[in-house]
Amino acid sequence: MSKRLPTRATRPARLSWVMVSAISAALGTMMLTAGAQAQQPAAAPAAPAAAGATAPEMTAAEVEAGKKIYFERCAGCHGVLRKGATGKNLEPHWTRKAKDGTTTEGGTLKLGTGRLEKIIGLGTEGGMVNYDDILTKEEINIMARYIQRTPDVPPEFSLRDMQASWKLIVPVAERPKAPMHKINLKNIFAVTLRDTGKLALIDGDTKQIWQILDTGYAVHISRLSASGRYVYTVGRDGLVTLIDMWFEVPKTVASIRMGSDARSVDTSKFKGFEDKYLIGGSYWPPQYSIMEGETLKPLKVVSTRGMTVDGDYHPEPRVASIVSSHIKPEWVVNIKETGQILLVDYSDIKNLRTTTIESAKFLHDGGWDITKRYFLVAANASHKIAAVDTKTGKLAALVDTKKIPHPGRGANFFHPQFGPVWATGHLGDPVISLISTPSDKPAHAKFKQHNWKVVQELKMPGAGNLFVKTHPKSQHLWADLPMNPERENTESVYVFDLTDLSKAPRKLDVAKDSGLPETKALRRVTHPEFNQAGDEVWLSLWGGKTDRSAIVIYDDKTLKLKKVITDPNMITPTGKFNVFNTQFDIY
Ligand code: DHE
Repeated sequence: MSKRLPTRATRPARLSWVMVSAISAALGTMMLTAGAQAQQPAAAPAAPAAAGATAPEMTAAEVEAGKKIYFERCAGCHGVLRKGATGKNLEPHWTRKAKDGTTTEGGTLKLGTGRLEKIIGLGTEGGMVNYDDILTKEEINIMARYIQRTPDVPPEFSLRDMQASWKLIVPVAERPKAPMHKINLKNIFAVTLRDTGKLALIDGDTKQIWQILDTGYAVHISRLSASGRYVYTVGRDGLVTLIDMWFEVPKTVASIRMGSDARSVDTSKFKGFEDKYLIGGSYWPPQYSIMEGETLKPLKVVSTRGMTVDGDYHPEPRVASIVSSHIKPEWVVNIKETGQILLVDYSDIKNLRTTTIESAKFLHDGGWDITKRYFLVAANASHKIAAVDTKTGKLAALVDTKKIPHPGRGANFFHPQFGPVWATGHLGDPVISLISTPSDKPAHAKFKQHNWKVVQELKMPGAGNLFVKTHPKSQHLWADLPMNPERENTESVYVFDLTDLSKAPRKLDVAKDSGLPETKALRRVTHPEFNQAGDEVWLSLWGGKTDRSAIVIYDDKTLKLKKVITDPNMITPTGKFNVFNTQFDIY
């Protein structure tokens, strides 16, 4: 069995099954996949579900427990229908033992309870984290038996269901006509407090917590309205909240549920459509929804079920990252399992026009190039980056990378030798890849030959990077390593000097610098985010639910510690979204 991966720094809150929350993997239970797809067909064409022996016996109470644990911890990576994506396929045709009780049938590996227990308990080198510190022996045994059963299918979620869940708490007419305070909204940070289902708004100028608001369970990301006035959050339970920052203290003015499991939202940013619409992508049901930007009134739901780039039907193509174009009334909507990138034109949502671009399977996260014409998205388990040209509506390139690229939104800077580049880190390899991106500037014509090639690979001290970040005013590239098993990496951040990329990155021991007492479980340092001025970098020191966590701030020029924000309510901070940088996609 493989070397054990790190124990999770956090524990998910328990949820009711009614939420069916595919709330998946909740936390840190990220299922990595190095090599996973190579070992078996992940989203394989529909397999004979009843192949092999029958599933082991389970009592009704055990089935309920298995269902709940699966949706809380496993579905995010393996999918509700268990067809696999970031995680492996877990359908009965290979989780069950063969009919004769052996472990192979027709040359195919069959797992069975004993082997599944080991995998769940100890993890694998393929990237599955160990659960023996989270689940009891009995729970591991229940899970090993549960995933040999035919998958449970959660209910669909219609426009009518959205309408029924919609709460317009403060109508537009009753909201302020101008900000009721003097706070510099552009430098506010929206900070995910993951396991409490809350969002902290922190004043970047004073470093004071301005307000903590309730959001969805394990809230995932925040995005800004085009005006910079509204913050939108989405939770893993599919709950979207709309926060108005013009009140004296920020207020949730509307909320809506768009399904039982979701990860992404973005607003309409094109001229004439500012703050008009919001789009949200769901994992379950696999669909995206369009809402009114200022009220969240639901307007349209569009299913993403359909064919993969290989021509196979997929019943659960989940919506991964979404981004709003600045040059057209369009959203770029990335469909994970099918590998199709949709350009959704929102200028006429009754007669919705969509361009479907074939790329590669298992699309996940991504960001703009420096010109904001090209969107680069990781097809993570295909080990590729897909680049879409939003001007022509065509695929610009499919670039091979190292194992499991995970860019977050990536990082754009000018490389002294290769011109404009966009950077992505990897979960599965200790490398940051720099990809040359096109530029119209005549002075950059000489770099054209490099476009869409990996021009340099920066060496990291280990695999397990989640986010890279820079800023137009910075000479540094910041890279975290929260999924690396070694404490010295997990609890640090690495900083490259953009003026000399031949140098090894400088390590900053964030956990130590925080001054907080050491904890038994690893604390993950994650998600570097710049302030509005581009001269400070904020990092989350993400401890367990009962540990003291912090936001640790460094001066970007000197790399010296500037401030530690810690508070009993600052529980499990992860993503941080600076208003200005998120509003204008600066990274
Ligand atoms: Fe994320 C972005 C999905 C686990 C923190 N995450 C995204 C996006 C997707 C996604 C699709 C892109 C949204 C967009 O741009 O529109 N994340 C998933 C998962 O499916 C996964 C692997 C497992 C799960 O069940 O959720 C997962 N993500 C995590 C975490 O465990 C992280 C580290 C901590 C947390 O808060 O949950 C985490 N994901 C983030 C962050 C972003 C994100 C901070 C936004 C990055 C940015 O800079 O925009």
